[in-house]
Amino acid sequence: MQITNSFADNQSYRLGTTITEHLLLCQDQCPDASGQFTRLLSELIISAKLISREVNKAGLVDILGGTGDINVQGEKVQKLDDFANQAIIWRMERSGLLCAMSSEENADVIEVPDNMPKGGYVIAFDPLDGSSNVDANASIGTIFSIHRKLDKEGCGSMDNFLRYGYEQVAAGYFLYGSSTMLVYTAGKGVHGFTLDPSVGEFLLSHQNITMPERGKIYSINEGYTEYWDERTRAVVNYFKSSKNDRGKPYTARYIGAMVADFHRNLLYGGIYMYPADSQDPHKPNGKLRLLCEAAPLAFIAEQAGGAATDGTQRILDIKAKELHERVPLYIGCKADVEKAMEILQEK
Ligand code: AHM
Ligand code: MG
Repeated sequence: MQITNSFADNQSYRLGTTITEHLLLCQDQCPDASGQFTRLLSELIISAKLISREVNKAGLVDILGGTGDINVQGEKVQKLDDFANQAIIWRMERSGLLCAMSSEENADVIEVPDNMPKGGYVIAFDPLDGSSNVDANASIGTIFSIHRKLDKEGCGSMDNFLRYGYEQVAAGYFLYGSSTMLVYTAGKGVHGFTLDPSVGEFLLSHQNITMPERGKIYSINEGYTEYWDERTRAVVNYFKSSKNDRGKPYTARYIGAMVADFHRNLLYGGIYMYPADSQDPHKPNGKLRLLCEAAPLAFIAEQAGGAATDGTQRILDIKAKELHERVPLYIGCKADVEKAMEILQEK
């Protein structure tokens, strides 16, 4: 079977190119591929299907609300956060493809137990991004970032995770929205798959996603204006007062679940911002985690023709110093991100 450009996205969907077929095709085109990456993604997809199933039952069964725990980030753990975290860890540690994991919900590196087979990859993930939206039935997601284990490091070594974003082998997210989607990149473009519940498969629905040079949406939580410095306010004012390429004002859109905000901006064109809250002692570098949120979405943005910066440098050029390091994030269409950076760096 061969996918050619003449397959329009709609046809691919109707004809049912599954994610597995797509991954096998990509594997065939890479002579050194061992099939491990394909299997790793397939395992992750099963975890996401289980999470999607639970998300879809929210409101009907006792899965809404908090567990009563506070996670390593000082945030309330939702029952669905906990389920998603367990679903990923359980499957991943049995896959034989990973040697360690790092979750937004766990303080330390999660090593694959001694009695389980180990593989050559490590994964960092946010099991349920935007989970404060769960009880309101708004879109949420799972974000993942995959690196090869470093040859010279043991499985539990933090150094396997404290890496540059540009070293990622693959990154992606599952979006649990009006439908469940997988969007991923392995460094050869960005592809989107929609879960067809009637066949239980993710089918290719968005082939080679690209962002426009300049967008029409800006996404930021403006309720924090008083925490921002002057330059950050100037960036937001720019998007509020400028006209986009169609001569119209930028539109404000903010769901409060980054996967959903990013996904909409990826498809429609726009910029998502979570700046440093310089006046807020709790969030001097903003809220978003470099390893499991900013870096994977930055990889996708760049592969789609967009960009991502912390205001001073490319997100993918930042080497993490801590597992749960936070970074300011400006991500989206290239011209918009460059404009934000230019304003942030003005004297
Ligand atoms: P989470 O991973 O704990 O859900 O936190 C990250 C989320 C992002 O999805 C979202 O954009 C942001 O937090 C919203 O934060 P705020 O409510 O401060 O605007
Ligand atoms: Mg998150």
